Amino acid sequence: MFDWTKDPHRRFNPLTREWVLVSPHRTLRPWQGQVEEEAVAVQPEYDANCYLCPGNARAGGVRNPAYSATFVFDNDFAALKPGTPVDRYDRDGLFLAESEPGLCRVVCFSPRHNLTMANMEPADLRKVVDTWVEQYLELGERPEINYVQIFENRGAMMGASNPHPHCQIWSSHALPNEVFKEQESLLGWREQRGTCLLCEYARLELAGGERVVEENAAFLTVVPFWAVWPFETMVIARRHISSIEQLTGEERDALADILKRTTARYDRLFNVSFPYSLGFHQRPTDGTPHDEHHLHLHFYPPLLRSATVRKFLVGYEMLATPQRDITAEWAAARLRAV
Ligand code: H2U
Ligand code: ZN
Repeated sequence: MFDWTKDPHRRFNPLTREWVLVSPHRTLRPWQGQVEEEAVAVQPEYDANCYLCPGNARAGGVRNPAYSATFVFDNDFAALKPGTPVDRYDRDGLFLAESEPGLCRVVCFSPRHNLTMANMEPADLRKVVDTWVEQYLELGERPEINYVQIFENRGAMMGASNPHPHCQIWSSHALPNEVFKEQESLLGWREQRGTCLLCEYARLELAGGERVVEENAAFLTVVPFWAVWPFETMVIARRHISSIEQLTGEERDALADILKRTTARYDRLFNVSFPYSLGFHQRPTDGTPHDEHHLHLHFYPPLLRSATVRKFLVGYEMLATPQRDITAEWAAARLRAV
C-alpha cells in the first residue's frame, strides 16, 4: 500500500467521476510566481458609490429601496432572459445549440456594506437562508425554469465586483454541467447499491473525523477526500433531503450557523477576508421528485499558502487532470487548528 501522506497518487471524485492527482512530496517547492495584492482594507458601513447599498442607484439607473434585511432584484446585466423561446439547432451533432431561457437575480445579504457571512449575526444570516428558500421556490415554480443555482463569489480574486455582502441566483431551463454530472453519479450509485452516495460519504467522514472541519446538529463541513482546491470544502446536510425547502426551521438555523463558522475559520486561516466561490447543489425544479439529490454546498477558495499566494488551475490541469500538493487531510487539520 502506498503512503498517501508522501507518495504521488490519484483520488477519485465519485460525485463527478473525475480524478485528481495528489503530489504531497511537492509541498516544499519554492514559489517565485505571481503574488496577489493584499485585499483592500477596512470597508465603511455605507458606501455612497456602492450599487448594492440601500438608497443608491444601480448601473441601470434603478434606485435600491431603503432595505433593512435582505434585498433581491433582477440582475441588470442578466446572462439569461425569461422570454427566450425554447429551440434547438443540430447539424450533424457537430453544430449543436439550444436556446436557454432563464432568470438571474442578485441577493443582498444585509444593508451593511462591510459585513460578510463570517461576521453577520446568526439571526440575520437566518434571514438570508429564508430568502434563498423563497427564491428557490419562486423561481423553481416557473415552467421554463428547471434548475435554480444559488452561488456567491466572494472577493476580488474570485471576480466579485463588489465587497457588499451578496450572492447571485441564475435559474435556467437546462441542467448546468456540474449538476448534471452529480445527478448521473447519484443515480448510478443508487441503482448499483440502493443507497445515497452522500449519506454514505457523510457517515464515513463523521466516523473517521480526519477531514471534518465543522459540524452541528444538521450539517458537517469536510475537506472532501477528492478536493481539487487547496482548502476546498463541502457542507453536507446530515439528513437525506434533496433541496433547501425541505429544511426544518432548526435546520435553517443550523445552515446559517455552519456557514458562519466555516467562513470565520477561512478568514482566520490567513488572517484575511477569505475569497471563494460558494454554491448550492440540490434537486432540479423540473416537476419530478429527484430524491436522488442530497443537499450540499461547495466552497472553492483559490488561496494556497497565504493571503497573497493563490493556486492556478493551468497547464497539466487544463490539459490533463487537476493536481494538488497538500493533502485534503493536511488542509482539514490546518482549518481545524484556527
Ligand atoms: P458578483 O457576484 O460577481 O459580484 O456580481 C454582482 C452582479 O451584480 C453582477 O452579475 C450585477 C452584475 O451583473 N449588477 C447589477 O445587476 N446591477 C448593477 O448596478 C451592477 C451589478
Ligand atoms: Zn454597499
